[in-house]
Amino acid sequence: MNTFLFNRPRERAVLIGLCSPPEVTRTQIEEYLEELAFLADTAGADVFATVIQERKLPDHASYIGSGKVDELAGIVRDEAIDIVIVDDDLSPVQARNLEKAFECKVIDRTGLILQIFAIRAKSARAKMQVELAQLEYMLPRLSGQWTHLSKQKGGIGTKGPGETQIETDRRLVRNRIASLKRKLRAVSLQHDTQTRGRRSVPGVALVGYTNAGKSTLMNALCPEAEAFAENRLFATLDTKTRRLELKINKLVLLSDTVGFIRKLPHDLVESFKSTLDEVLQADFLLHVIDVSHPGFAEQMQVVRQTLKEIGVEHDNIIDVFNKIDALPDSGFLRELRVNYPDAVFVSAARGINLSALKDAIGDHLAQEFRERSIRTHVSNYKLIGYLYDHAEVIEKHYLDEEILLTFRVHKNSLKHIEALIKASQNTADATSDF
Ligand SMILES: Nc1nc2c(ncn2[C@@H]2O[C@H](COP(=O)(O)OP(=O)(O)OP(=O)(O)O)[C@@H](O)[C@H]2O)c(=O)[nH]1
Ligand SMILES: [Mg+2]
Repeated sequence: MNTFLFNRPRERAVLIGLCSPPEVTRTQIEEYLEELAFLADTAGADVFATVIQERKLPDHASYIGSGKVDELAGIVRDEAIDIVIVDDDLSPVQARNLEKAFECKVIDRTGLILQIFAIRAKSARAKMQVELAQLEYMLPRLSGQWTHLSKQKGGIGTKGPGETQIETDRRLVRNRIASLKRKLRAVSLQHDTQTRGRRSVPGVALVGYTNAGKSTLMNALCPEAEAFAENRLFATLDTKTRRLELKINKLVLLSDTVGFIRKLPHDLVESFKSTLDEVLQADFLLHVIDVSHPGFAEQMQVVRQTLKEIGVEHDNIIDVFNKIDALPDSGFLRELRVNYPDAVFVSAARGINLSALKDAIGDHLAQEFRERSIRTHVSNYKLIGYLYDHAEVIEKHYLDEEILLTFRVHKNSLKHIEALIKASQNTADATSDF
């Protein structure tokens, strides 16, 4: 399968989906193919035709069955189609057979998503993560063609004695995978060191289906964020973190993250794990939902499932129903409010109800806060300074040369405060009711 697709100019594509009721109904497959068309458009292809084939199970050799293959081969030839895109994962055999029959590029859903990620990746880290996922995907599909890698690394000594071409290719891909994994581990370590210092401020991560409006919401809440938002899939691949001032509990760190999608390729989830650490380490999540999308309920399920897959076990999540401005009628909104009483309804684009969202974040955080008192010498600047910077000081009394402070602080900060108290107790400077 060709991995270099969608070079400009835009290509003409045919989309194929299988309808196998009752598991996949016609309405469902139509919705899936609409999403696939959106993916194709994002990758740079114009959809010429969409084909739905009714079958109980995919054909082992040709996915859609030989009759349908012959019929489609005519269309592909007559209409000068550049690429056929299948809304499912193809086995290497199916992909090869279809490419032979259609005499054009054939790509499956995973390949398409990987391709979009490759186009979208901007930072060195995202580029490495995508390349890793692409190579993992490519490995079982290598069919003996001389890959770009072997050309890069080729020359004397690359082909061992008695090795076939395909073995050489596989070895080169495996070497590159190992080297990318090493580099990514180093980048993650560096990133961890950079972020460790700020863990005393609570972290909130925006998660959700791709195109739900996470980046738009980030920009609306933190105007200086300048997160890239676009009506295309996977606009965001890198985590971006900004400070968000809340009324009562001062500051939180808000992170915008990569969107999820139905059947998100497993290799991508794996290789993006370190970027998704932001989600794992967050104190709680804002699940942004595009409520104007007809399939929003299924999208919510996909997001919950993906969160589970990456290891988010807690249900410390606020559901944020976005794009309420795009709903056809207010009756639907009323119904949603009844069905989802704990959700917050907003429009990130129009700035509707954002203060209610900030209040909800504040209320949620309040449950995470602890009230404590300490008594320390007035010269203990380190401790007093830290409390004024990171906690909400509720009461302050002077007792001779000592100060009694009562404060409210996020539970994440307690450890650091304890350490500061311990350090000053060594010089008999502080007591507390920790
Ligand atoms: N009508 C309407 N459109 C919105 C709203 N919020 C976002 N959008 C649009 O939805 C599209 C996607 O927005 P993004 O903020 O890029 O979505 P995202 O969730 O960050 O998407 P990915 O980064 O691809 O996962 C853009 O065209 C936005 O203008 C809203 O409240 N109402
Ligand atoms: Mg985004």
